[in-house]
Amino acid sequence: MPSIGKPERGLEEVYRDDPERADALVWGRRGALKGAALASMGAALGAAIPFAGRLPGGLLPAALAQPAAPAAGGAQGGPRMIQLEGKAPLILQGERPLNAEAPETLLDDEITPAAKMFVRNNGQVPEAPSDPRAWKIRIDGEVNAPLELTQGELEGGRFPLVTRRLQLECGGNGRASFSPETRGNQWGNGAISCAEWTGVRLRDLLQAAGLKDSAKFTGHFGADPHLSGDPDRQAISRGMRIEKALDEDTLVAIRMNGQPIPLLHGAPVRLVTPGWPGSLSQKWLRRIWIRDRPHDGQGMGGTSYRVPVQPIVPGSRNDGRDFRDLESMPVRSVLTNLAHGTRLAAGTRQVDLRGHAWAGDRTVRAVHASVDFGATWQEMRVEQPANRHAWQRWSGQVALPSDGYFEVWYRATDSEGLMQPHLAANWNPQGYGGNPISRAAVLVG
Ligand SMILES: Nc1nc2c(c(=O)[nH]1)N[C@H]1C(S)=C(S)[C@@H](COP(=O)(O)O)O[C@H]1N2
Ligand SMILES: [Mo]
Repeated sequence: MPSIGKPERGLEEVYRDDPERADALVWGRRGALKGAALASMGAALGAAIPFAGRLPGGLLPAALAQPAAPAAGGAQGGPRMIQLEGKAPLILQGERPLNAEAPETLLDDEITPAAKMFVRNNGQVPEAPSDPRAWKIRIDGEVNAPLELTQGELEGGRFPLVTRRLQLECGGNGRASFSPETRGNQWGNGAISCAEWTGVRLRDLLQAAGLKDSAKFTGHFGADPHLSGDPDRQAISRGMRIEKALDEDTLVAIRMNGQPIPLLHGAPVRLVTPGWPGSLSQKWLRRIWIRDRPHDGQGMGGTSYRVPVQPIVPGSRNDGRDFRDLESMPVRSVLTNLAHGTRLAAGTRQVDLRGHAWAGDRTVRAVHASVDFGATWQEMRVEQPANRHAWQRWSGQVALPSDGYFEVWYRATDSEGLMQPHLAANWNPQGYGGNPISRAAVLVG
């Protein structure tokens, strides 16, 4: 039979001859391995792909097209790293404002240390207060008696102090998975932390102030200057339904991992609103304004932290009028003991896997891993969370039949049965809620 069009070339051949083109062909603009790193990865693809026959059409060219993880050996052409004071090297997302992501392999601790926490700022980082104990926060608006408290008073015992391990995840975590690309920091899966926070329940403060019947929503204000320096503009000022403010895990925090909160993470007082977009966890907290309607501060309305109610055409423009606020974050998992792009010794036939999984206000019911491109899946062990809104440890082992090129695919399922999808769903202009199955490339031999 005469062939139609050009004869098919094997994937390995395309990658070897013109890796960048191969990358673009299959991944569109998402492919991000550049230059030397891509070439060496392309050469690696010359290795046998034992499960090539199980590759779904269209998904073919491999997680090798994702940037190599820095922990895999710092391949040239991988992501740019930044070394901040007191921090492990983080993936740089931007310097102004300062944004940096944790590589997944940094997220192995049950309790995320300050050194391994991602950093997300919308404005400037304010100066450290000279007297943290005198720092004042105010609660006003639809309350019977506005409340003003210093950090020292929050610490002083009038309200019970509680300590909880709480996930704090940027609403844009996973944004890099959207196609077409959306605007904003191109986070992988690393805009997440689960530190141990100590503070007063916001609920207790709201009860002390006395909520009026008209109290429907919060509005949060911090001390960080707007990027422009304009004192009349807020870097970010978001708010939430009063129900979430009254959740027992929503804290006005004064300590992180038993220490004063580091400056970058909101010293000396910040809000922690676990399971919902991180933007609701106001750093350098100054004021909570109780409102009788949805808050309209910086970062509210339009397409900000909002997702379509009815799906829209990917890549289309939309003013977000019919969108809804993103609330509980979708289920996601990280693999923390094996970096994407890792090379294992020839003859390796068993690989231990370990990571964390979480699902906003929900819990995680299961985590599965596959090494044959999703044809078969193995159930991993999943531990109970330390408390509500803490992430969960998962672990297990997978078997490899031979040397060659493999991808570890990992996906979590939440307590309602929702699973991470194959590709990011419900495309939206600012890229929220992207939580597809993750893929880590592994070369054995
Ligand atoms: N005052 C203030 N609070 C803020 C922000 C900010 O820019 N200013 N960024 C928010 C966003 S978008 C996120 S994801 C988290 C990040 O917290 P972290 O930097 O401590 O990891 O802080 C939130 N609180
Ligand atoms: Mo965020």
